[in-house]
Amino acid sequence: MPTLTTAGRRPLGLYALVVAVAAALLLTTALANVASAHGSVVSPASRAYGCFERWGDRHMAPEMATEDPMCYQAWQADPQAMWNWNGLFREGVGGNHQGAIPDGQLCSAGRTQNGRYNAMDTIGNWQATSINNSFNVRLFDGASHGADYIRVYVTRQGFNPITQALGWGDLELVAQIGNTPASQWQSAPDGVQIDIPATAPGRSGRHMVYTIWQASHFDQSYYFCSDVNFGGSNPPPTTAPPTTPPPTTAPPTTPPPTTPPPTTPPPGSAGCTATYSVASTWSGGFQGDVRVTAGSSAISGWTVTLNYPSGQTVQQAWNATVSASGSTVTARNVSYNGSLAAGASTNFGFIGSSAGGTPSVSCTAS
Ligand SMILES: [Cu+2]
Repeated sequence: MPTLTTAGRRPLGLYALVVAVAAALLLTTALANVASAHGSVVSPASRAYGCFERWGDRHMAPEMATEDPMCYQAWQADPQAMWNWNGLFREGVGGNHQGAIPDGQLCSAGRTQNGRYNAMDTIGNWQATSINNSFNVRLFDGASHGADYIRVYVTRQGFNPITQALGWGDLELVAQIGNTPASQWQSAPDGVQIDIPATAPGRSGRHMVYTIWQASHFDQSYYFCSDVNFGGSNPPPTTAPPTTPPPTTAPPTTPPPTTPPPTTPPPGSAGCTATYSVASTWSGGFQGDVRVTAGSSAISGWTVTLNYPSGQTVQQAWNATVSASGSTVTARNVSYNGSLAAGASTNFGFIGSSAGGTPSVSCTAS
């Protein structure tokens, strides 16, 4: 069985790491239940979706730092924001969006999802989509939630998104639609989509489009910052359908179980524990996330072993060096996350495809 390796910031050579089948049905903890697909504004692309779309297949490419520095800082801050580009929402806001989201945090929806999207608030020169003063906002809905309403705002002329934090007072409502069940949206690959026509007269140059999508299944509201350039020369990318998350090679099968919480087997004599969860799933793939926590004393390195009950293909990993042998996936720390103080934690993640089942997890420290 070949051993493939990938490391934290190097371009991973670890495509298609086939973890063979096998038995081992140890454990069976449950996984954090994360809803699968939700949605995003895909044109003009929201920040998370744009960074996913441009860099998802090469998110460790060093040139991102210079070619697309705002995406680079976002990937560095939390790659899950991009893998979960469709999950930027809050719940239970009750329509009081301004009450729930402070100025300066509009692009992270008030640092929602435990801060996963905080880097979306970073002020700077995000790549912008060139649009005309009349334009469409395309919202992709991977879960067919439909909408109670969708509101589209554009920043006032004079606002500079490259140097200023976005506040509610900077926004002007330019379009709105009401209750629109998913059955009235257009079908699209892996979901439905809707175009909201908007007109923002008097705008030129850099601006932001801010979209609020109040989904219909319950009180779940989404917030998207899209960077735009009015009057820019390149045509807006309006036709590209939303892509499904990261590249997968295996045929879609049933998604991995998304049930309850993970457990941690006893760390044996070594001083660390590992907790496995599924951060998101989509047709044919999933993102696994493992949290490594040092025990009562500091450690200088760790190795996590995952034993899958059925065939898995691991395609990409980050923040760990991953190898596979049979049904066993072994992940070792990379240079910058091996040393953990007592009780401290670090995370690594990977993209897997096909069905899985829950692996047993163990951690040894060095
Ligand atoms: Cu949803």
